[in-house]
Amino acid sequence: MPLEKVHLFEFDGLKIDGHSQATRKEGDERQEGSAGGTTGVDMCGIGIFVRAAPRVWPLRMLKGRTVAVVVPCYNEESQIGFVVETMPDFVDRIVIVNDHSPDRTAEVVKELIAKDRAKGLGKRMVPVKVERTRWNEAEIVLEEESEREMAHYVASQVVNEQPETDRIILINNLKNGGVGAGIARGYKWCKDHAIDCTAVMAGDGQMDPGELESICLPVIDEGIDYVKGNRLIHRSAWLVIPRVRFFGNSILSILTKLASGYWRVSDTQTGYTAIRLRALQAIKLHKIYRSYGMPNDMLVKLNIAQCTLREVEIKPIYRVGEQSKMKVFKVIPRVSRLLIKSFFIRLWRKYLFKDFHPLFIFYNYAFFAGLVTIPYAYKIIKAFIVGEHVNMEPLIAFLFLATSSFQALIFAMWMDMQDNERLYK
Ligand SMILES: Nc1nc2c(ncn2[C@@H]2O[C@H](COP(=O)(O)OP(=O)(O)OP(=O)(O)O)[C@@H](O)[C@H]2O)c(=O)[nH]1
Ligand SMILES: [Mg+2]
Repeated sequence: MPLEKVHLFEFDGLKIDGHSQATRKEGDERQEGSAGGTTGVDMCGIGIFVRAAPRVWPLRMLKGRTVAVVVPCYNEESQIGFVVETMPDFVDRIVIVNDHSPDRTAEVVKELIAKDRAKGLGKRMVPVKVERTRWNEAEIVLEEESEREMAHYVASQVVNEQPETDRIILINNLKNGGVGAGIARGYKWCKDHAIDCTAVMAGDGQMDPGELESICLPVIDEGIDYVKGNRLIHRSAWLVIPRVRFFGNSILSILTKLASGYWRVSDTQTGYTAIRLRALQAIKLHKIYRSYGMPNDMLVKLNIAQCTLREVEIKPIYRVGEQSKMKVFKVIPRVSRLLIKSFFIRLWRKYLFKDFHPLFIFYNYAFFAGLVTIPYAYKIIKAFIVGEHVNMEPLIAFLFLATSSFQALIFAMWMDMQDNERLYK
C-alpha cells in the first residue's frame, strides 16, 4: 500500500488536512478512494502524519471497454482461488455467484476479496440509473420492469462490504438455483452496472484465462453480440474430452442448431462465453433456463432477439482438479425436451409474431402432414404384416402426405438456414 504524506496543522486543537483539494488533479485516482488509516506522530502540535492512503486502481478495461467475468460456483472451495488469481488484468470485475454451496466456497471467496482489497481499491462502479427526461419514458419503464423482475431470480445477497470498489464481487444465493440461475444473477449485476462486455468462466478451473481476451475481443472490436468458445473444433477434442461427454455434446449440438436457428453452431455445452451489453438488455435474464441447458436456451433467446454470434476455437481442459456435478444421462433427455419446446417458441415468436416468414407455414405444414400420415402408415404396415390387401385410397393419401411433409420440412430448414446466416459472424 503506497504511503502518502499529509501535513496537519493544528489551530486551537482543530486539525486541518493540508492536502488541498485544489492541488488534486482532475481524474486523480485517489478521489475515488475512501479515507485510509492515519499513522505517524504528531509532535508539539505541528506534526507530519503519514497516512496509508488506499491505492485506487483505474478501470483496467480492454481497449477502453469495461469487462466483467461471471463465475458460477457450486462447491468450488478447492478451485475458485486458482480461477480468481489467474484472472487476466484487464478484467474490471469478477462476479462470483456462489449457489448455496455447503462447502467453504463463500469463505474462500471472502478471503480472496480481503486479499485483493489490501492491494488497492477498484475504481468506483455503481448501478447505472436512467435520469428522467421528456423523451425517455421508454427507458424508465424498462428500468422499472428490470427492478420488478428481481423477484423472479433466486433470492440472493451481495456479500461485499464495499461492493462499489471491490474488484471481486460475491453474490450468495440463499438456496441452490442451478448453474443457469447463477449465471443469470451474475448477468443481472453486470447489466445493472452497464458492463460493456460480460464473460462467463466456470469456477472449476476448466477454462484457460489466456483465452479470455480472444473471447472478449470480437464483442469489443466488432460489436458481436455473443461469442462462445468451441472445443469441438480444436484438434485435440477427440483425445481430451471424455467420450460420453463428446457424444452427449454432439447430440445436444445438433438439436440446438435446429432449435436456435444458429445452424453452424457446435459445442453448445461450453460455458466459456462473452456477451455484449446490448444483448444482455435484449433478453429476459430471469427466464434463462436454470440448470445445465442454460447455454442452449441462451442461444435460442439470443436468436429470437436477432443477436449476432461468433465462435472462437478454445482448448478442451479436463483433469485439473475439477469435480463435475453434471449427470450426463439425466441432462441429455432434459435438455432435449427443452430444445424441442424452444424450437416451437422460436418459430412462433420470431416468424409469426415479430416478423412473418413463409418458413413458418412450411414448418407447420410439415409437422401437420407428418402427424396425419401416421394413421395411414399404421394401416399400411398392419395390412402388410397380416398379409391383407392394401386399398388404393390410404396408399395414395400416405404417399402424398409423406412426400409433401418431407419436402416442406426440407424447404423450411433451408429457408431457416438462409435467414439466420447473417447472424453467424
Ligand atoms: N451457480 C451454480 N453453479 C453450478 C451448479 N452446479 C455446477 N455449477 C458450476 O458450473 C460450472 C460447471 O459445472 P460442471 O458440473 O463442471 O459442468 P461442466 O464443466 O459444464 O461439465 P463437465 O464437462 O462435466 O465438467 C462450475 O463452475 C460449477 O461450480 C449450481 O447448481 N449452481
Ligand atoms: Mg466442469
